[in-house]
Amino acid sequence: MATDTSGVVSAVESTAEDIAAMEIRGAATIADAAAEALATQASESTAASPEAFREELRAAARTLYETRPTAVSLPNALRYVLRGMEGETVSELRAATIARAEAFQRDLEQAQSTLGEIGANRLRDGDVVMTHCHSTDALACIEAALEDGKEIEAIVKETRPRKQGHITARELRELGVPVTLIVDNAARRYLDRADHVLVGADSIAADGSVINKVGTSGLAVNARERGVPVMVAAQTIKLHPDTMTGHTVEIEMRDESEVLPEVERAEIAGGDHGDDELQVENPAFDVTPPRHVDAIVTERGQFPPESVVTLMRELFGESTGEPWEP
Ligand code: RUB
Repeated sequence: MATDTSGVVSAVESTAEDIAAMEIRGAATIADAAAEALATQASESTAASPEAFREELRAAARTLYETRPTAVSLPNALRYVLRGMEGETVSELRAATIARAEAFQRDLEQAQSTLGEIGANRLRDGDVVMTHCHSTDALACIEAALEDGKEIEAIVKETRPRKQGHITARELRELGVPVTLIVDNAARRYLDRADHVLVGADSIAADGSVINKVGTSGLAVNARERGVPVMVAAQTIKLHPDTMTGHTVEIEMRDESEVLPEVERAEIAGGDHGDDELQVENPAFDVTPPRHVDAIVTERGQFPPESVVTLMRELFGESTGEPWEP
């Protein structure tokens, strides 16, 4: 199989490209794909020594890490798998790494389903839920509520510029949920009909701030003003350990062409003054302060945002380094 000079196998490179291009997207799905890629690296490695094997795995982790900066599920997944890389020989290391990645993937699935059951308890029969972006954790709550026999309706925000709301609308329709799709700017008007705002998270900071798809914070402010509770569905893998020591979460800035394709840009900037001073900014995420969030629902129970730090200390200790650091 193909490898580059660091021994990183082509399957890892292609997973990294797919994450960067958002062919693989959403925090939980990215974590799952990253663990899978490390397992593939372990199984396809031709390393001649245990040290070379470890170095290859660390290089693969770096390749995956450098794709997108905001969803902490990615470094959390890499760290978890690399910490299971134990053994004296290459074949022991290989087996341990693959087993650890498989355990991670199983736990991820289980956590989402447990979280869904907990989140479903917040939803009553007949409730209308407003969603933003596409979150598998959020959808797990709706799916579990449906399994409990409740009828749920959804108002689905389109979510410019990538329109992940379309994925949400499609998956909800597959579950038989009545869906009203709206443009993002219509959210405040439709909050009058909503019983909950339900979103996922890419990262949760130690102070309970929620980092999620851009537009979440404005939606939460409007929901607070309208008296609609905001529920964040987020497995504990979304908790950001570095924020316990004061680090902030990097907000990914994506290519401006997602907002303004070349042709449209030329139309705007086609006048006498050219386009030198036409700027397009495309932040992919924003930060919702804890005071605008009612509950963070995890597989360990639901938490007021301000108390999530207790859970973080329990799970991570006081601090962690880069995923590939021992
Ligand atoms: C996806 C997004 C999702 C979270 C949670 O952003 O903001 O709400 O990742 O998703 P993008 P999940 O489309 O830019 O990756 O609950 O599936 O982890």
